[in-house]
Order: sequence, then structure tokens, then C-alpha cells
Amino acid sequence: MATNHESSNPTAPDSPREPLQSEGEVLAEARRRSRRSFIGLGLAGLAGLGGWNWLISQPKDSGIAQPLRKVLDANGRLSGAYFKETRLAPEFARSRARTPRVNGKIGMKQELDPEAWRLRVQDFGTGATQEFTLADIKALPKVVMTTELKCIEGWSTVVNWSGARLSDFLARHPLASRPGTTVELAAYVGMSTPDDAYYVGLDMPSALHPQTLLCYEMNGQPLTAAHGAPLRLVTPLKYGTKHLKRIGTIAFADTRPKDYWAEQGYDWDSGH
Ligand SMILES: Nc1nc2c(c(=O)[nH]1)N[C@H]1C(S)=C(S)[C@@H](COP(=O)(O)O)O[C@H]1N2
Ligand SMILES: [Mo]
Repeated sequence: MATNHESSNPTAPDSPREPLQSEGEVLAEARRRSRRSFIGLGLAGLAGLGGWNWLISQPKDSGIAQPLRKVLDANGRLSGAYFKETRLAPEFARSRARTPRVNGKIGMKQELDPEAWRLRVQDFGTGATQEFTLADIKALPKVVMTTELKCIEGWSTVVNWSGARLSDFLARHPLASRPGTTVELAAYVGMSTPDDAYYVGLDMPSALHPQTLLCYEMNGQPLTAAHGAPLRLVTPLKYGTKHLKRIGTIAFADTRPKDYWAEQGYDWDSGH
């Protein structure tokens, strides 16, 4: 993956309060816990040390609050060092990227006006809905990656994707906090097409995974309508079923959100 910005030096203190666990402490905890819960652990650790409000009020690096940026970077480094084989989906040379077949049109029957489109995100704390334009998504650090799109039907295609990390979106717009707290995140994220005909659920660690992107480009070109314009999900540790095209809404929950293919009997997690 490449981003269009320089990350802050993760060892440089952001403030005299030094709210972060040292990397040694993080590593020690990471060894004791399962890898699935680890990203949650990083956020929970931060929460205990000053809280989400403090976190998001800190100076921003490319729009991302520095402390959260550091924790997410630390998670990325740890995943690289400890969970290399299973934790990150493999990346491929850009030259291997192809256009995948158009597969699945549920929730994409109506024409969509990209100018009028808004991403509608329901604040888990207040229940209020906030709207975002594509420009709001493009204002986040742009991530480019070449990964494999694997369909449950048995085919797979290497695709070059560009978009924003869902984790960067949630760091910049902290809408996933549990009601009554400002520090804990919901356990799940649910997303659906604007007409609600196709929908997927993700556990929060998968949603915060560094390769889980809100994508607006495929192979260097703006997404076509058939591939999910203006915005689709890409999450390459999971099968294509989870790669929701034409995202309309995002909401948060503490129980598994509805999932179209899970309702048809497929595995809810759909990892591979
Ligand atoms: N809205 C919507 N998104 C969807 C689907 C769908 O039917 N509707 N099908 C999924 C499946 S099963 C796959 S394999 C991928 C295929 O993405 P592509 O058409 O860009 O190749 O889209 C996923 N996202
Ligand atoms: Mo699929």
C-alpha cells in the first residue's frame, strides 16, 4: 500500500502527556491476546488513557488525529511483524491488475446521479445521520493497493484499487462510539446500498483493517456504475460478497448487522 502523505514519526511524542502505551507494552499485550481483538485493544488502550474526546481534539496529520494515527500505524507495524502470513492480504505488481467481471447487481437497479449521491452515516452515539460527499472521502489520505478480488463462485482477479481507509474515515469522523460513552467503539459496522437491497456486515477489527478501503477508483480510473460508483467497499481478506458496491449508508451496532449472503446461508465472516 502507498499513501500520498508522510506518516508522522511514530516514536516522536505528540504532547507532554504521552498518552500512548509504549510499543513494548503494546507488544506484550498483543502476545497475550488474540490477533482478532488486537486493533480493538489499541483503541481501548487509548480510551483508558484520556478518552476519545481528547484523542480527536489533538493536532491533525493529514486530517487524522495524531494519537489515533499513531495507534493505527503501530497496529500496521505489529501486523507486519507478527501476523505477516495471515494478517495482510498479498499485494501484486500494478501491471498484473485487470478489470474484474461485473458480478452482482443487487441494489444497483436504479440510475444513480453521482452529484446528488451522499454517504449517509448514522452516529452510533446520537442516532443522528450525517451526510458526506465524495469530496469528503477524497479529502482523506489516498491509499492505492493491488490485491486479489476473490468471488465465492471460484474466480479471482487482481485489481488495483484507490480509496480511503475506513479506519481513517472513522478517525476523522468519530461516529462509531457507543452510546453513553465517548471512548468505546461499536462491535460491528453495517453498510447498505441506497435502496437497502444489498447489505453487508463487518466486525470492527475487519472494518479498521488497513486494507479495508472506501474505494472510488479501479485500475486508476473512476469507478464505473457497474463496479459500484461512486463509492464501494474493498476488503481483500474477505470474499467478494462483502465488497459492497454503491455504498449508500453506514451504521454501527453491537450485534451482527444483517448481511445479504449470510441470510442465504453463507458464512457471516466470509474471510479467506
Ligand atoms: N451492491 C452490490 N454489491 C455487490 C454485489 C451485489 O450484488 N450488489 N455483489 C458482490 C459480489 S458477490 C462480488 S464477487 C463483487 C464483484 O465486484 P465487481 O462487480 O466489481 O467485479 O461485488 C460484490 N458487491
Ligand atoms: Mo461474488
